[in-house]
Amino acid sequence: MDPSNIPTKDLESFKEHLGRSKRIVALLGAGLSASSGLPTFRGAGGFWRTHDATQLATPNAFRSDPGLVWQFYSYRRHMALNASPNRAHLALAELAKRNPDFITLSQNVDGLSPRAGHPASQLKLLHGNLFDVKCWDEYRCGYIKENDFTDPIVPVLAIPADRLAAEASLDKAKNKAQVSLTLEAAMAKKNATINGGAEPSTIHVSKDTSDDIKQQANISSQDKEILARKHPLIKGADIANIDIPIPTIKREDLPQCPQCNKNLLRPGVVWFGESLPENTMNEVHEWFDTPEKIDLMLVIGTSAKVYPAAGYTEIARKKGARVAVINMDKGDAQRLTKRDWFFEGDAAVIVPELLKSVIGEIGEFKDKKGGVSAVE
Ligand code: BJW
Ligand code: ZN
Repeated sequence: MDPSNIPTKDLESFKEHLGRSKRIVALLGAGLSASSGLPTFRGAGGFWRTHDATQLATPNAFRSDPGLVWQFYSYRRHMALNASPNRAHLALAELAKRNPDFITLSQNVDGLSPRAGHPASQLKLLHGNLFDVKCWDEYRCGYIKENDFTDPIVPVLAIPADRLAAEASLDKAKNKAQVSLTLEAAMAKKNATINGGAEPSTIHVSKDTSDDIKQQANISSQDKEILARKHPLIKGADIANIDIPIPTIKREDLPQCPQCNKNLLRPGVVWFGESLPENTMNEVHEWFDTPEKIDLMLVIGTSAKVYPAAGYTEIARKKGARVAVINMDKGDAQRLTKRDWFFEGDAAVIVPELLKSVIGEIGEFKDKKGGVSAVE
């Protein structure tokens, strides 16, 4: 998307208001990291294998299948470590450095805002952090390790290598091809009988199907890679693809709590039905509860369906804020008023453009320490 597609009138009125704004709050969602290559929760990208991502983000899912839930989170840790902050993460970090009255409420757990250099005191991680791990029995044991970037966190959670996964996927494809060939033949024979015609000497299968079968029968090494559906952020096979087999993991091979030696460790994120981190919430409420008015709220890349995060927009409005929503989908900008702005498109393009008059031109991310695990 070209930043010049942002409607000029809206951009001008937004910039004018931004220039006068002191107390600013941003609410961030998964769409902010979409152009860094990380999937969102809802919509087309919201499935992992056959599972709805929001269904895996629950204590019940962990209770009933901790191995599966750890595989989902280990995959996401791996991807996030290989992703880079985009220009919107950098722009927000820059705004925070220049304006101590700006706070960011992030629903994202991917670590990209911290890696963009967003000052920690101005970044409130409402839903925790993928790289924190804590004891399943948070209240009785209370063990927590912050910022553990080990990937994989235990050996059984390693992403399978391309070759092995490709071969498994290939076997499956060949079986499928065999089955569809047999089916097509049976159907052609049946059709011929129904139509009263003679059985054809050549079986006519649809072009798509026959091409498919031919391709699957002569699989080159390049095809193998395609079958493994390589993902640019994954060093190995993309296990979000159901065709790539994943092992059933024994409980004793999953991350174990080193403090109580009894429970499993779990990702330090906030699942449905769980309270948001108490200290973080206190800091957020302190910021909202000061008598001063709020000037501006930026709602970036979120479907605004999850509470309490989604509720902050109304609270900010009640304290005088004008609201700017930046999202790919206008349907996700709820209850817009005449005072609000809606900027449609990729946050990574729009946010730097919106903030340019205050923060200047933003470049691309450069990993100062030269490694994905180099998190500030
Ligand atoms: C782009 C883009 C691009 C794409 N550029 N844009 C009040 C009313 C009703 C229910 C409740 C309520 N209060 C509490 C609840 C219950 C529940 C809740 O909200 N349920 C609703 C779903 C109905 N909330 C909770 O349980 C919370 N806890 C709580 O309230 O505790 C107190 C309590 C306990 C018990 C009972 C009552 C109260 C906890 C919520 C925890 C949410 N956790 C997750 C998982 C985190 C860990 C992990 O990452 O795995 O957080 S769920 C998931 O949703 C994740 C996200 O942070 C969160 C929000 O999703 P987000 O970021 O908006 O992503 P998407 O995918 O939905 O949207 C992406 C958007 O980007 C889309 O709009 C795209 O268009 C856009 N986009 N590409 C710009 N390039
Ligand atoms: Zn423990």
